[in-house]
Amino acid sequence: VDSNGNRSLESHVKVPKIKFTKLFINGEFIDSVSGKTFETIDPRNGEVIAKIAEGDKEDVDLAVTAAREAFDQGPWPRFSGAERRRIIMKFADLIDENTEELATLDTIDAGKLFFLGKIMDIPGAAETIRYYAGAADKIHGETLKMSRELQGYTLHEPIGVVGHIIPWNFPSQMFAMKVGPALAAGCTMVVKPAEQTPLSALYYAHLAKLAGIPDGVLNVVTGFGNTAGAAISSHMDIDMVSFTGSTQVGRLVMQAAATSNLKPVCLELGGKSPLIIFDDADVDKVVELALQGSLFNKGEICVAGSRVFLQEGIYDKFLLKLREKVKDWVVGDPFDPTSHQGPQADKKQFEKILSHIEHGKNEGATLFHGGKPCDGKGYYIEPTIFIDVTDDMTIAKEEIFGPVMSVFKFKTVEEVIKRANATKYGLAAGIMTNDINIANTVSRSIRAGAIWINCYFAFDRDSPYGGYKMSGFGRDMGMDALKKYLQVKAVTTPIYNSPW
Ligand code: TXE
Repeated sequence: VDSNGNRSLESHVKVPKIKFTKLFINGEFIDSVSGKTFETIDPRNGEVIAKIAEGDKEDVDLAVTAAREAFDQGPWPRFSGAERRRIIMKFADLIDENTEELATLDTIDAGKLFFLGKIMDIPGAAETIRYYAGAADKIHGETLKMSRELQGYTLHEPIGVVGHIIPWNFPSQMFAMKVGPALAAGCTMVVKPAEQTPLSALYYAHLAKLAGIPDGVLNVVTGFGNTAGAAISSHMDIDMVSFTGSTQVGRLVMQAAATSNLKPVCLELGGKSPLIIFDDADVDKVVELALQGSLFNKGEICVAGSRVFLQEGIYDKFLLKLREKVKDWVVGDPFDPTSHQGPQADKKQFEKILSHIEHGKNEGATLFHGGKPCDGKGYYIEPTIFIDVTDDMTIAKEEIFGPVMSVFKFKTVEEVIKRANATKYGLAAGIMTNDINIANTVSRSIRAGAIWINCYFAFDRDSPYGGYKMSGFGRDMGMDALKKYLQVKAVTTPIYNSPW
């Protein structure tokens, strides 16, 4: 950190000129109806990156009109699956060709590690799009032999105009996991990226056009949640909404859907996932997994393993190793390849996390490591570990969404199952043991959408992803995600005089 509060590499990084700052509607970049803009901020230093068109209800209306026309009259839903597959594959290839620039945009907009952007976020987004491109020509229903007098079949049809409301923690992967299956299904759509991270979504819109996705199929309206976002969830002409974000806003989206046109919603919300470590686990390996589980992407990941349960026999060994390892965890400029953790996405998140850390201190948890913002400019926070955390403390219950681990001690399998499930959330759980029976018993007993045995964050695009309880419902990724963008129609015909 220099005397101006800047971090090591900051002054050397060449940030590209921002090319796309306007709404993308009906194949064109246009200003918002009101002409208003908002600033997108670089969390490394709090400076303005660019002014972005601020979409509101009128802009969402325009985008929905374009998407509706593209659905009702355009070629996209009428193409064969193979035609859609070819175009979506091209889109994925163009993403790969622009990896460096897209990774830069997510780094300056969200504070994400640049090297991970280049090897994971952007290639991962391209691969997700490709996965669904491959499914586009394999969408089919069933034949139904109903009775001697009737036979039928089901048609799987695109659900129509889809609204995607996405958050800021994985701007590229989130875009791909929502847009990819909807495109493959033959839907048209309006995407609202988070106000913190509009840059890459607009770039994807540009690439979609280059790939040959027809005008009106993919529209991007940048803007705020309570204006543009709310206009999507309450729109009378949007057929389905797919939302990822906070549980609080998920509830609003569902209410708006219920009081408008009863559109189905798919909600992927908050989490407070347990990482359960049994006595027989390999300490080196589980310390590494626990650190990643809590600190990866600065803790801004809904499946963070933020509650670490240690069986009493491994407790001391684990903490000893943890103390040693966390010292090597580098917080720094996200462009620096030696950094493990960049700045939190924005000031609001930074302040929310620090307030949770204060709560932890005040409620009597022992601060084992970190616990403060880092020196210098930007929204950097020390990796923070609390021990002696009890189940009733706020840090044990509320999603922090920051680099904060809470450590708990337990004795028996029955006890830890009960305590791990004592949460309103149900996204994921990690189980670290070599005892197959314990692993299987705990897997069946935890009420969460993803269970990782002797691994954590073991994502695969073929694996459905989503929550139990107040973590939401519906699945992203896998073939389950494709289904939510499809309607099932049953077609029946009579058969006369059939002996069968
Ligand atoms: O989320 P919001 P915020 C959690 C995490 C985080 C907290 C708050 O704990 O600290 O939520 O983050 C749009 N109608 N997660 O405030 O507001 C908004 O513009 C329609 C977990 O950023 O839920 C953005 O595009 N849309 C999560 C998106 O919703 C609305 C990822 C998410 O923002 C809206 C992000 C409204 N009334 C936060 N209000 C995860 N599950 O991964 C806002 N939005």
